[in-house]
Amino acid sequence: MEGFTPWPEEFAARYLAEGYWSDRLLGDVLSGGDPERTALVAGDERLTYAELDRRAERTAAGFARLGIRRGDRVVVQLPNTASFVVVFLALVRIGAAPVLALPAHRSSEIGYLCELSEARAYVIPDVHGGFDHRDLARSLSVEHVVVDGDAQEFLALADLTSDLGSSIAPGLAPGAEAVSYERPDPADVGVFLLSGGTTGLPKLIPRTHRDYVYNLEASAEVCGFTSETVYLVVLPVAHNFALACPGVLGVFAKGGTVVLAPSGSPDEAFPLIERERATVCAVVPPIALLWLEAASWSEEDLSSLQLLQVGGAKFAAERAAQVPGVLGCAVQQVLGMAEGLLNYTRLDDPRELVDTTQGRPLSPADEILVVDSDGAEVAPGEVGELLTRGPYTLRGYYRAPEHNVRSFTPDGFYRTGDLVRVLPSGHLVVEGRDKDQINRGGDKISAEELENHLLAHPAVHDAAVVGTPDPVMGERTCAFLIVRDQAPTLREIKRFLKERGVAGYKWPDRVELVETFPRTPVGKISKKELVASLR
Ligand code: OOB
Repeated sequence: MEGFTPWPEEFAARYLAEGYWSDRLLGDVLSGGDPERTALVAGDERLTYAELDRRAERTAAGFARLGIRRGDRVVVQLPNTASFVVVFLALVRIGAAPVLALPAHRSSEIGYLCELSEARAYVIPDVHGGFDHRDLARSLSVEHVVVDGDAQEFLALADLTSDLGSSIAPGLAPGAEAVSYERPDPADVGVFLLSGGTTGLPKLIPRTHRDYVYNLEASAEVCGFTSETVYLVVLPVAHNFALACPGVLGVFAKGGTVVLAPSGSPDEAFPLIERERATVCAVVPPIALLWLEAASWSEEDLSSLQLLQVGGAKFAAERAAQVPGVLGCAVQQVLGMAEGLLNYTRLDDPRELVDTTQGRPLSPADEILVVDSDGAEVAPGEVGELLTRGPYTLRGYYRAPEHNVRSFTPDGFYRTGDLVRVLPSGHLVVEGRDKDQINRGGDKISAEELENHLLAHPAVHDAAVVGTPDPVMGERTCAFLIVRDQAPTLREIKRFLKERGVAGYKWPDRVELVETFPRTPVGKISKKELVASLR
């Protein structure tokens, strides 16, 4: 695929020879499950492996009949519904790569993703969280808009397969539909994930079938998933953590059960844990904190929970230590990234390591370097920037040659921008960040992207966006503005960003007006000083 950077030949050969890569495809991830067992619970729907497989296959055929085929891209923006899972599996089966947008994204993000990926289709809910996605779709120029629900002038997801459905004789084996399609190659790009981003525009991360299959299978192994696993999804299922670390796909690979929750709110998640006897859940730190609070007054029985995975942002050691006592389950820290590298504390690690570290690399083939600002390796145990390379870490962002020069070393290591130190055990401790990004409770915000939006406001002369420490979210977003005349209020800034179609999680929590920005010796805005000025 043009715009995709493959692994160099010698690395690919090694990953294959050493068994990290296989020929298994993302679309075949259901094949190990017992057909009669429950694969997916979402709202009122309960689907067995056989039923989910049949729905995925019909939908695959429906997309194929639309003319979507191997190598195409399709922007998928669906919330935590069965349709997400069905559409994802359908697209990867026909080799069309889903571009996984988050439900919170709006026209600014979606328009850009559609353009960059030259998407052939855009798949949406009708209305979600009070937002009408069909209105957004009307502002785009994509060939096919597929709507889960009331489609209006667009194509309904249900209709994509309906006339096919009626032509299938009852009892016909699943997959026996007349529509045929080309299967992807394991080396093809299977899915595009979104980068948290540090640049003006979001970047796309191509994940091949074989690297992502390894990602989810190895993760399922390390996390001890089995056919008895009941995995509750509370994060957006389109996020790498909930999708494949081990996530929904890791559960399927082991034949377990996935339960989709609309959010991580204890009101919604706790009753589902009780009703479905959920055994494992992945959360970001703010949700973990909420659960630690809520467990004391909640009435629900959470005793089925065995493991709480916490990642996406730093989880304080004192809080991690509380999890077993308060929630009655083990905790696992996860330092992951959509770009690839995953670090997990292991289920049999001593408590001390589980509480105080962000885990160690998933794969024996993960290569880790910790370097200083000159790119030289630091002494063992010292803090430096984490660089990595391995069998499921990208070698380049999609169609972004100029960023790739900066984001990768000449020998292919990805510069994570995370400041870490490595313990003798190989466990990593995150000590900070050297990238122009705000990590707002696991949601990543590119400072430059937000600054560019703010600069478009007529009253804003200059803008600098920083993260400020927050006990619950880890960080919140503060926009320092130099204004021309009439200073806009925080509310006006939010309204302005909403009208520009910027996702709500990127709106600043706070606006500070200043006359000038402090500068570093080389003349760059000193964000450190800006943050310090708030104390
Ligand atoms: C996950 O993925 P992304 O792509 O949203 O964000 C990656 C970045 C990392 O580079 C790091 O800066 C931060 O998020 N991060 C953490 C962390 N986990 C991620 N920082 C401190 N402590 C942690 N435990 O966030 C992600 C992907 C897969 C699994 C889990 C998280």
